[in-house]
Amino acid sequence: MFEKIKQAILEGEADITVDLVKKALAEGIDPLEILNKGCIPGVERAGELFEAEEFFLPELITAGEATKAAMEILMPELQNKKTGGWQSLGKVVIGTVEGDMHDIGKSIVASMLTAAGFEVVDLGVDVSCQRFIEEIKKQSPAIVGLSALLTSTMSKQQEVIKALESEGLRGQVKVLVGGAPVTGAWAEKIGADGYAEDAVAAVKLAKKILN
Ligand code: B12
Repeated sequence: MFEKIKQAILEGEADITVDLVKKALAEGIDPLEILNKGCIPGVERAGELFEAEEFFLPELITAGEATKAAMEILMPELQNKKTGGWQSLGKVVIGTVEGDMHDIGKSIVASMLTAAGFEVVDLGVDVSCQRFIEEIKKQSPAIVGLSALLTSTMSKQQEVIKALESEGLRGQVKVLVGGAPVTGAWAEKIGADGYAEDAVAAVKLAKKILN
């Protein structure tokens, strides 16, 4: 089943992907497992083929769209795991930085944080530094999450941290950074409070950092 989902994503077949994901859920397979073993390997393989010039941009786009279609079904399932008597663990404002349209990974992190009990405000993609600052002032989150998927947009994470410092807000909010090209060393260099390589690690880190 996971292999079929991966293949459907690679072929950019959104409808087939959705059918397979629904079938997997009906069989009782854990939504996180479907995501981690079917969808993510599919879209990541598309990236490898794109890098190797075996895939071109339209194929990358359709693979991304098929993944997004699958996520529309999986995300509510993940969030439903939230247990009754819910009390927020803290507010998180998250977004993909300016110039960057990649939203799959950021949305997974947002959903997993929601499922873990955080109150998440997802600002979407291509979020300017100014918008992050405005929302941080408005929402007073405990954590801000900055996602960057392009080496050319990683510097925007640093820009937000610098703006937080100049606005006198840096002490009020923890900054977590992530995205495929981001590393722990980069997080340290730009003065972020932490880096996580995937959504599961992001949830652990968010909990740890607020303790
Ligand atoms: C799908 C995809 C696209 C789709 C995006 C669809 C969408 N709606 O998101 C489309 C087709 C639009 C696209 C466009 C482009 N893309 Co693209 N894309 C990808 C691809 C294949 C997968 C990304 C993805 O969704 N991965 C799956 C998710 C689950 O992983 P993730 O994003 O890394 O997120 C996880 C972690 O990083 C972490 N995380 C993420 N965010 C955060 C935030 C926080 C706070 C924390 C703690 C953790 C965290 O948790 C997530 C969940 O586990 C990658 C290849 C890759 N392996 O990354 C290329 C890739 C990122 N793209 C690339 C490129 C070059 C482009 C384009 C410039 C192509 C072009 N010529 O136009 C454009 C850029 C457009 C723009 N301005 O942003 C390059 C980037 C190279 C570089 N180093 O800069 C890559 C690496 C492909 C490659 N190998 O060449 N892309």
